[in-house]
Amino acid sequence: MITILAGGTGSVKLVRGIATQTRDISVISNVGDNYWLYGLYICPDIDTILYGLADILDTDKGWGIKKDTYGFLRQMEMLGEENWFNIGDRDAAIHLLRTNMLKNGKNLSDITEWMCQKFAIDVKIIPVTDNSVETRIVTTKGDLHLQEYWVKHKGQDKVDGIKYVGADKARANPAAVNAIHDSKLVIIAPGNPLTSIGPILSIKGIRKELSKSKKKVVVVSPLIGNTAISGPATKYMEAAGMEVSVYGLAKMYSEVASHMVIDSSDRLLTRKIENLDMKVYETKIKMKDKKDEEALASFILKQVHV
Ligand code: FO1
Ligand code: CA
Repeated sequence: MITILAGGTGSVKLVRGIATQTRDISVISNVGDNYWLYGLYICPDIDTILYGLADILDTDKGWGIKKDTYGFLRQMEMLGEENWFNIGDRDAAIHLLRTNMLKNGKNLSDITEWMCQKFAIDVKIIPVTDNSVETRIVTTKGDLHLQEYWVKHKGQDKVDGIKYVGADKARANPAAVNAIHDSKLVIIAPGNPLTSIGPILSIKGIRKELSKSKKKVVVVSPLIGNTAISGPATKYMEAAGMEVSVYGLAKMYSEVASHMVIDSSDRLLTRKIENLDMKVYETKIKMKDKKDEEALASFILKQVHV
């Protein structure tokens, strides 16, 4: 089995690539982005992986269902409700069912497993915890939920730090811990290190199991040079006092991983990363289409010897 630690948009491409190579995959999903709106529980990262594997993801945006319509949102607008979070009509059906199942006492793991069955996905998607962990962005104007900071306020305010509220009390999902333990390879997908992977690592039970397993853990860089392939990763890295480079990433991950895949153009940093006791692999890491996804996945499975 292969386990992949994943956020949403940045991670789904690699998850899809790996799924072309093997079906025995567990994806441990971030839950820090989860958000309550209109009484609905929205899990963007779980859904992005779900839609990506079901081949219904809107790949231009990197979230939501392709060709979705927005009648529900327009009606909310008409009723004077907030309209900054673009929930599509088909997407809304998922949130509605999920919320109803939670109300009926099911936990997020069971609901997600049920969703996987409904979408005929044989990859296991495991929420990192069934407890609440909320990624909050600390700005000069106070702290905001990630969705409020990034989507509502369009990432405008200066970031002073990042908090994972609830992480200290959250219980690692036993299925996630077991997946790490039982896998021959654990891949940290090229997600945002602080808002996609960070919340996963902030859960003690997960961090502990990864540290124990670090010989079989490989991290795939979400950066090329000092630029993120997508999203605001570098802004958050700066706020967290990290060096914005694959070396800065390597320092963050060296406690839980001993292999790292970087872009060939970053090869000047290879030696420096190897001094952190990590083995480095250089290749083309940007995934523009399904061919690239498959190529990177196959590179990892063939070249990374753990
Ligand atoms: N991201 C946006 O930038 N704007 C949106 O309106 C938006 C809506 C949305 C609806 C459902 C969903 O599952 C995800 C959605 N996202 C949206 C993406 C999501 O907020 C991401 O988690 C964040 O962008 C951070 O990665
Ligand atoms: Ca996300």
